[in-house]
Amino acid sequence: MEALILVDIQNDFLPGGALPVPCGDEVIPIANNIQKHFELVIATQDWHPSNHGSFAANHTGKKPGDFIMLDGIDQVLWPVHCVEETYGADFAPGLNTDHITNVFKKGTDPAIDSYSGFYDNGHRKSTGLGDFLKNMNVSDIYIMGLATDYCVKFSAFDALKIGFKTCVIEDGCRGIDLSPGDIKNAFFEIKKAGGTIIKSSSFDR
Ligand code: VGL
Ligand code: ZN
Repeated sequence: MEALILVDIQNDFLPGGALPVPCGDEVIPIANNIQKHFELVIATQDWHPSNHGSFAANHTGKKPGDFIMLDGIDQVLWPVHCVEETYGADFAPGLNTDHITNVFKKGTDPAIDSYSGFYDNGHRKSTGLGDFLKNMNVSDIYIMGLATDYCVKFSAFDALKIGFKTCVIEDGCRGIDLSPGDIKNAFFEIKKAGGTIIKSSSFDR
């Protein structure tokens, strides 16, 4: 069985949001169109408490883009984003959510960030997504969403580690490119790890 995983298509990652991914809104029509090709559609949501350790505002003298050690892990600091139960954390209003059967939230522990939809950045706690997909007999997963160089990339890495055949839909992703080249590198690294990069048009028939 194949599953589509829609990664973090949330208001704060769209233009005008708190942590805008350039052209992030362009993935919405692709997400809406592609869902009809899947029996199972899952979404992830970045879902932080307001005291989250990845927010620069929670560290005196720090600004977004600075690095700290958070729970023993290198952490880039972000603007306050995707705070639980706020508009910024909601799915984009244009996203068709009717076919999404399950939503997995991540980044809920203030002490550690979580880019992957499967595990936190220290691989300490699972979100339950991997076991859920296995229980559903999913063998192949298709990933798209925001941001290419963070949550999409690390979700793909974990999916491959768990053993799913993993495809990333290139035009269904947009990235941050904090360092120019990060987006290109993300696709390269996903391929190197055993993933496949496809275009959404490959579903047209
Ligand atoms: C993300 C940075 C911080 C993402 C989440 O969804 O890619 N990026 N939190
Ligand atoms: Zn976040």
